[in-house]
Amino acid sequence: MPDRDLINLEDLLKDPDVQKATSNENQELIERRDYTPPTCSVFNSDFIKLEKYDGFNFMIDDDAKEKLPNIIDKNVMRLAADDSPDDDFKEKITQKRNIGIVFSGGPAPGGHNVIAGLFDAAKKANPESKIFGFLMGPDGIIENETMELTQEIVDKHRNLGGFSMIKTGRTKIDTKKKNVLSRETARNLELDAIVVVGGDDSNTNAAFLAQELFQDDVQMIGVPKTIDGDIQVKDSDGKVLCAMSFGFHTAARAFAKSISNLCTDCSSDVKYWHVCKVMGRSASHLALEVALQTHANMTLIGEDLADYIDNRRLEHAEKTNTVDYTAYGMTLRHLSRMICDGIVRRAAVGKNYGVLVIPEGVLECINEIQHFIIKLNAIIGEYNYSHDTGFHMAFPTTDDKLEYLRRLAVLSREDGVATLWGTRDDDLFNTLPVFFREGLLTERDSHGNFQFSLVKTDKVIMELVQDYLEILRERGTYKIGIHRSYYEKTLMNAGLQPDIYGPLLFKNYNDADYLLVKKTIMSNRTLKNALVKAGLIDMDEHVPQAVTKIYKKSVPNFKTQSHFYGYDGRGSDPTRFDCNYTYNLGLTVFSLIANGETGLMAAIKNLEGNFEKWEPVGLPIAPLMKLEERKGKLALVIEKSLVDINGPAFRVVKAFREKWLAATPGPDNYRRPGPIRFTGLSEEDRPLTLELNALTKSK
Ligand code: FBP
Repeated sequence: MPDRDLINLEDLLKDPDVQKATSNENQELIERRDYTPPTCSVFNSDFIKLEKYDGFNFMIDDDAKEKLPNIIDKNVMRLAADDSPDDDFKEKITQKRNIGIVFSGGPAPGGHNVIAGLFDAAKKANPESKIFGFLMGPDGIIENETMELTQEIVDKHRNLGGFSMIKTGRTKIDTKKKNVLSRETARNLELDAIVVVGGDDSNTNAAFLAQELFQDDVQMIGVPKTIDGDIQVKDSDGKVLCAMSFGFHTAARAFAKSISNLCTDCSSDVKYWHVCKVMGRSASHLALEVALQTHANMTLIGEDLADYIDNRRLEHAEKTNTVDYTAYGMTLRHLSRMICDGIVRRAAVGKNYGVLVIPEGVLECINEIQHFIIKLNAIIGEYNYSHDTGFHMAFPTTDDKLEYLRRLAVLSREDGVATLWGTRDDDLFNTLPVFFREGLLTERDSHGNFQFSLVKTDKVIMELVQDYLEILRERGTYKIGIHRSYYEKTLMNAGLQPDIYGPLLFKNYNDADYLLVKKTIMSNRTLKNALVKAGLIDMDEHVPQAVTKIYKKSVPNFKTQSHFYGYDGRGSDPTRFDCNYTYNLGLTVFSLIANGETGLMAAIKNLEGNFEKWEPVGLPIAPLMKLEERKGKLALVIEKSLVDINGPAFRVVKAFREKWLAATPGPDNYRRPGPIRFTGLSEEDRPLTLELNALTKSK
């Protein structure tokens, strides 16, 4: 280009088009921020009171009674408009307040709207009120690291994903010292209330903090967050109070969109199996929703595998009057066989491609792995409890850790000391791939959870699948089906008669659209031998090229591509469902605080129904707590909600499994969920699992 046509760089950068093209603020962002979520009708009122919501029962744990005496008797509360408030009530609601809010655990789309809802409600009640964001998660409470949230900061983050406004962290406030420091922070900031936006562990923590801060008159309110979807609250009669934590819908939709793209890709390029690991540490809710959204060919559901019973083994044992305990639960070996079965059956109808969805926590549901996780958690917990230096500090490398385990095994064998780790454990453990052993020995998170996101779950499973497919290939039972018309055309083009070679080459020549090469033909040599034996060629002749071509096409080449869907979905901008849900949660939080409550979790009842049915409530946290094993010890925690394999959503997926596997001639049955949309009517309004699980007999 001649020099005179070049714009001077300074002028170029000032050009409005260049400025627009390089701005951080694009149209999508502007539209998102401008969106105003609808609010539940009760929020039309300036004065909202709380009413005890009768009809819900909880089985209260004795330990919870003892450890959380000031919040154990809390009830389910519903929000109701007070249209004729007296002066005292008006003053109570509108008094100036200082409220601190913290994000705890992994990010989940919608968190910013919880803050926005709380901010708007608090400022509307009293513009003098202050909202402080604790920075970097619970560390912000312990270290008094805060930021006062202003209109400008909040507006900048409305309807946007992530927790970037104040960040998050996984620290647990679980020691006397941390409690003292947290109380000090509350005192320094003159806080009336602290809001904990977190998962089951963080809400558990919130309950203990509520108890601790009770003496200082500082209220504590929890908010159910986690993309894993495993905070779902029911009372002891199974009545649903909170059907889903926020962030789940967005993450599942983001994963589903990407995985659906892979369904399109693999059925176009027809050469890969896409193996998609999706987040969900313990529960497989995300994988289940992805299955419903995409109709991927195979989706593993951990809870289903854990419940597996090998009926053939049971029947066999019954015949010999014995009981086969190994028939209960899934082993890694059996799981890999099941996956291979799907792959082989699809290959037989010419589909040497597909999509397999694996929940990241699935290994926890596999017998032998569960065994190791429980034992190792207990060993690490025990070590940390009785030593000054933590297990991972004391044994920094995998070799150090393995050596320690070996010592435990020797101790149990030679000295007869009862240890959790015997020689048999050691031997079995050493049969696992090195990278997986390393994974099992990695540091637990601050709550003592095994960090599944760090383990190559898919690699463990797919290595076994590869090995077994190789065996099936050797046995001649893993073949690509050849379409009859292709076979006929190829032979006729070469001047050969299909009906002469067909019965010799294929085991199903007379009755199938997809032809399967006989088991015995498993190499060029065996192919030639078969033709020679049938008198179609002499020993010194070559196999006709067209026949070799057909044979080669029948030999499977199993190629995979691995994908991990987790962090991308966690950081995604929220769906309209999550925007609306979280904004209303924020408004609910304020009403609970303004009415003087503590030890409650804000929730929206009837989330599975149309928006008009949504009902803001406060749920008592302490009665939800049960004793569970953590860090090798029993601890009071909020129970995680797992996939209900007797619930409608799973039963529907199970019923469609065969159809979605599509191991039949003809097209696949993929579904395209499309991108997360913000406007327009869409069937994606709320999670499909939620809709299905809400279906009852009476409907
Ligand atoms: P939360 O339960 O804290 O919301 O986190 C859920 C999650 O997204 C899991 O699905 C995943 O196993 C985990 O976070 C990974 O987080 P990290 O990388 O911090 O271990």
